[in-house]
Amino acid sequence: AKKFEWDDPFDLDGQLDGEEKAAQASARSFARDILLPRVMVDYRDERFDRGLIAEMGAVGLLGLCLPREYGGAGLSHVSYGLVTREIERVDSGYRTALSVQSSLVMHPIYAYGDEDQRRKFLPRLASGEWIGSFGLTEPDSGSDPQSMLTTAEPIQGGYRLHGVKTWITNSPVADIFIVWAKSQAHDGAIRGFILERGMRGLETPAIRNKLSLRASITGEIVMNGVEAPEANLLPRASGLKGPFGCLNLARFGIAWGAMGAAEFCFQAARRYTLERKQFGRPLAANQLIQKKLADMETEIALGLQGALRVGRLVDQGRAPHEAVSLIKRNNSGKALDIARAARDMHGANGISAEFHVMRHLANLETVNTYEGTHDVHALILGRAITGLLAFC
Ligand code: TGC
Ligand code: FAD
Repeated sequence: AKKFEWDDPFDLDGQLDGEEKAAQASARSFARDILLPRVMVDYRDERFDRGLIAEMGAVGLLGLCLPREYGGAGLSHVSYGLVTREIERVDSGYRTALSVQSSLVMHPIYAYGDEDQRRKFLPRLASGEWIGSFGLTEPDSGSDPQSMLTTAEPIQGGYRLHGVKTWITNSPVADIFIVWAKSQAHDGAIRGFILERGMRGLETPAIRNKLSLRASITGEIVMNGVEAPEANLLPRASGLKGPFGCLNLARFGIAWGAMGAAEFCFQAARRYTLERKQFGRPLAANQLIQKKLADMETEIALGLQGALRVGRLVDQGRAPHEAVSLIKRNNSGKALDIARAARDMHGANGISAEFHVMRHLANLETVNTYEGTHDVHALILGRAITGLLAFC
């Protein structure tokens, strides 16, 4: 039998192909060399440097699964998941920036856009020259996006948009905005529009004083009669299926990313409890501590294996969206539990920025909430299990 590896109990590495291992290795070095040295300051100062997106683009981390002709790398969704895991091992905020750019901005332009839109926007998003954001949530419409108030009214040659999107990742620094609105020209159906920085009536104030995800920038998209030409309507998406198709990919990436944060916390707790002595021996020699470590290792191994299985289904075009809900919900919830336990096992040091676990814990509160809250995914699964709708 193969020797048991405490940090890879199910031999995840052995289930990856060469291309996937190369993507993982490249993201791992980027995270270690570029992100880790700056994370404490970015988080403390609530600072997002837009140059980071260009750095991600330069090493090919953006739009990984899209064809090369549009600036992508033509890699598998499993590779994308492995990349999000490595980036979130450092900080969920950096992974959020990458997820939004790849899954919520580049994907809809590729999947729902026409050829002109693909050629105009995708290469510059892939290189990180342009930053994108995705506006679905509104002040009175979070878990229930069907209730959105943003409208697009038809005008000569295009549309005029009114409304407010809030809690939008990257919006204050973004160059383009995928905004979802009820289109009066399409019987009130939800349609996607590409808005561009500089359009009259468009403002993007930042939301400050977040106590979670501080290395990511978040804001509003305020549309006061923004005029978008017909060429900026995404022609191939109508209804909530449009935004949800993007969310499926981002949720899948989050399932992997959350496990990266959990692995960091688990490994930090192991290291700390092996080194720290109380009552004359390492903390790790206590049964209670070992049980906590065993629980962490188990949940991470199962969570990664589940994410890999869903990834293989996504790559074969066979993943039902409920399977993505299951793994997003499980892995973000379990990562939050693991970060909390790791924080506790560090004692007082656990609340210090130097040890990183409290930052992960605070970030994972957001991860558990955005892209569908833990409970909303339970209701999605509950509907699939019972056939009964419990949202309302
Ligand atoms: P419902 O009736 O269930 O569905 C309406 C239409 O959409 C289809 N559909 C899906 N299609 C593809 N993928 C999915 N996951 C889909 N879920 C539903 C469905 O088949 C139907 O199609 P059709 O042809 O019949 O019209 O709609 P509902 O209004 O009952 O939905 C309820 C619920 C709870 C499932 C849904 O609204 C939901 O998922 N709410 C959560 C909202 C959310 O996730 N927001 C995320 C905002 S973006 C974000 O957070 C980015 S964070 C940054 C980062 O990613 O890192
Ligand atoms: P609500 O929907 O008001 O939910 C509040 C609570 O009620 C939750 O616990 C929820 O589970 C519960 N609840 C809701 N409905 C039910 C029900 N029927 N039954 C039982 N319980 C229920 N959105 C974007 O569009 N783009 C982005 O880029 C983006 N980035 C984000 C970045 C950050 C840092 C954060 C925090 C959020 C971001 N979001 C973004 C918004 C995010 O998707 C929403 O916060 C999320 O969907 C939940 O909506 P809400 O905050 O309005 O909570």
